Amino acid sequence: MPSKPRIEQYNQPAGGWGALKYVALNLVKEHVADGRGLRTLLSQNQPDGFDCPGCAWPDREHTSTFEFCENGVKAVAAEATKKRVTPEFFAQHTVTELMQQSDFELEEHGRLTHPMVYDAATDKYKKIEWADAFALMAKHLNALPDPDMADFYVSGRASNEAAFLFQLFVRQYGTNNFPDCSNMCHEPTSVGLPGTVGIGKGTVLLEDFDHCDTLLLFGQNPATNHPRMMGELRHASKRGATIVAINPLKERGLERFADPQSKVEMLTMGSTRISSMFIHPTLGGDLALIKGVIKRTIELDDAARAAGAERVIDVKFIEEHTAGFEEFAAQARAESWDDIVAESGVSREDIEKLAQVYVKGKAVIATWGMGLTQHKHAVATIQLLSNMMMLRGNIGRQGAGLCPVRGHSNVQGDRTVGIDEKPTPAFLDRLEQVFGFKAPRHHGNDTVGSVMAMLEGRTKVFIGLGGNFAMATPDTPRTFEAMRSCNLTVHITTKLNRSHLVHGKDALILPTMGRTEIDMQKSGPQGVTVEDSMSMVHVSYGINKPASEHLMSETAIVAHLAEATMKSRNNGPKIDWLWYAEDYSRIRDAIEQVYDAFKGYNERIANPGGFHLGVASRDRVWKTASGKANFIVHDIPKDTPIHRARAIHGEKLLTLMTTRSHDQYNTTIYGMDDRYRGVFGQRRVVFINPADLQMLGLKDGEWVDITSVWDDGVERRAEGFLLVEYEIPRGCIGSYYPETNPLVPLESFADKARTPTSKSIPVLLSRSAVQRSAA
Ligand SMILES: Nc1nc2c(c(=O)[nH]1)N[C@H]1C(S)=C(S)[C@@H](COP(=O)(O)OP(=O)(O)OC[C@H]3O[C@@H](n4cnc5c(=O)[nH]c(N)nc54)[C@H](O)[C@@H]3O)O[C@H]1N2
Ligand SMILES: Nc1nc2c(c(=O)[nH]1)N[C@H]1C(S)=C(S)[C@@H](COP(=O)(O)OP(=O)(O)OC[C@H]3O[C@@H](n4cnc5c(=O)[nH]c(N)nc54)[C@H](O)[C@@H]3O)O[C@H]1N2
Ligand SMILES: [Mo]
Repeated sequence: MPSKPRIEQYNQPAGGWGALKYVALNLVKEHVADGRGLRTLLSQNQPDGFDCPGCAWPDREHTSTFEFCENGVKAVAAEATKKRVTPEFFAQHTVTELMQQSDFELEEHGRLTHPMVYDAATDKYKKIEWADAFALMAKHLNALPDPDMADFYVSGRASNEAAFLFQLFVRQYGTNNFPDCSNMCHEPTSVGLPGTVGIGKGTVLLEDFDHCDTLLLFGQNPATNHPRMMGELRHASKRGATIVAINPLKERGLERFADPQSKVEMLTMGSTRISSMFIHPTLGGDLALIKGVIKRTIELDDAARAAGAERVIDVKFIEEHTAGFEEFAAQARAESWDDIVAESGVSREDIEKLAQVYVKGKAVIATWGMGLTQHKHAVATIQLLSNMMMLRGNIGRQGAGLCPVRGHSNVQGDRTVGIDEKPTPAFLDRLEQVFGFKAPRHHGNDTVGSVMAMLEGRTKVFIGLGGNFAMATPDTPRTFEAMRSCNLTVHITTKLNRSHLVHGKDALILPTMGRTEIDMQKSGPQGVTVEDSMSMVHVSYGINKPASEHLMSETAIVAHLAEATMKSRNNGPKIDWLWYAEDYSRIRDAIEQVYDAFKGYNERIANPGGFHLGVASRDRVWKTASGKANFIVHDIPKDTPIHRARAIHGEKLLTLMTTRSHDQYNTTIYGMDDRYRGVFGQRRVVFINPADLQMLGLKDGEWVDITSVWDDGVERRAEGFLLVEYEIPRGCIGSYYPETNPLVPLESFADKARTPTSKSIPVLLSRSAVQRSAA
């Protein structure tokens, strides 16, 4: 039952009893609090159990103690629910009717049980045999005059095995059209880091958290999104490490945390302080802030050198390992403090404090999340952050390094095994060598490109391996129009979501197993592998009976789709798709043939905890063109869409960030509360600074509509949001995604990475006629 809508300050530490109570409630709600439910939870992240589908944060060496995590429990409970969406359910509801339900209600219906096909005559989904579903997909794919007219979306829960087979099929079919959730998430990390340190992955391992003395947390909310990371932060804090949170919001979990794993903290109602310092940049102000820290570090070093004192920068590291330092330093010296302060929104004193913490640290880890990636200048920001870390040799050293914190549990692995719309020639060469077909060389559609291609009639078939494309992507009404223009839309999925309702002329819902379920194939139960945010690859075995006997595994669905489609096409030798699906170790052998890093794949995953894939930059090997880690000059942007809109509208123009509540997993809404931010029973809220309320002549508790300021003549409006006075920098407001996605223009994306700018949308507020009730 959703709570009564109210706003109430949350003064408890994050974690603690609140989190435990939530877990108990969830188990009851999902009716899994029997022996089976507990066994499911206890098997999470155990050597012989399944990998938690909650997030990509790694585990400590798998031990026998159960690591508690609220996010994981919710994800597992949602998958283990006893509720079912059956053919009878679909017979009772037209698609038009289902469209009226909220995302929360759609999720609540439970697990899908049968493959379903859309019937236009009745506006209902009806049962279809698996074989007929594959034949329908093959018919559509083979009818396209050009393989580039089909897009193949991947959400980051897909296993390495399913993802590798998927990309193999799609490339033999003839396209690189792989929009994926990563395009909306850490793409700027994957695009930015190769330019500076040579590889788009983090350089730290969990053990580095035992050795760091300083942690800089940029733009993340781990108590909600990566609760297992809180354990590491808590330990680091207890060891005396300095933790700084760089975030426009004073997120509760970054202040105090009570570890549900700690008996003492739970019994004494104690908690641990996490951050000793908060820096509150304006939205998108991190680039300028980081520039300030860099400038200050170089100033301090110049002074030290002049005085003959110990240098502040790591001269040896810079000389031996880097290129471009002189020009970089000269530009930083010349940067104006006024610009740094104005564009970061951080005072000179606070920048000084942060710089002092940074230069004192002997082993610094910088972590970051969506607060850095979902901006126009995200790639530049991440490159500068890595440059800041390079100044003091904080990369490739014990207790120091770069730590992008990824979202979906296998989003990193999917990319590693080939879900990439811009594959390297070397990878394609290897694929061709191993499988003997011609791989397409031109780049394919990313997520934004996919929506554009549909709108322009260039994409006619959409196949989604997981996810909720229609809700996760920007510019909702245009995305809906795009999806509806397809000849065929297909979703391989566990639960009902809105993407299934916003469909093409033909449409299929293909129900699949989740990671908690036993994946039985011809050779026996199968394990699948995933790669976490720290490049550890490990195996995952489901333990529950699948939600329905009619489910197929993702890997098997991909194999059957490939078999049905490719039997009438000619591109090199026939691949025996179904043979691969009989025994997934065969797929891992194939992955090993294509990627050297996976040598001994099947043997190495037998090791509890799996194996590390190897990240060259961690070993101070720089896979850049120069062979060195590069310093790259980036100016502070002063002509973003925000600047331009503010030039027209003045201080009334606000920057909107769209973020996650505590009770959601991306587009999946588990509940209506955002406990740590004090929001209960509702989601349509806007966090706003009291001074901005006053400036706008509005009051806490009033209702507003939000309009985007963009220059293409399209009206973008989201109606009916409750104003909530909040500690947030002036000129910035926050609200939840996906409700606010209609406000994000499709054309507003990060330079070079094309990630939608979901954390910096120029908007105006106006008093609303709409006054919503709870939902
Ligand atoms: N429970 C739960 N867990 C999840 C998810 C979920 O939806 N629910 N989603 C998963 C996925 S796919 C991902 S990518 C991750 C996302 O995890 P996060 O990266 O934590 O993403 P958000 O919740 O969007 O929160 C972004 C944080 O950045 C701050 N922020 C916003 N703009 C800026 C800025 O300009 N600068 C700075 N410095 N900070 C800023 C916000 O205040 C907020 O604290 O979590 C994963 N885990
Ligand atoms: N405005 C705004 N937009 C955003 C963001 C933001 O911060 N603001 N964040 C972006 C980010 S970081 C991301 S990662 C994307 C997320 O984009 P997606 O990955 O597309 O979205 P999810 O909500 O994670 O997908 C949920 C659906 O996946 C299906 N599913 C769940 N488990 C499984 C499984 O095991 N197998 C299969 N086949 N299907 C499964 C279920 O049907 C569920 O409804 O959204 C992005 N969009
Ligand atoms: Mo994500």
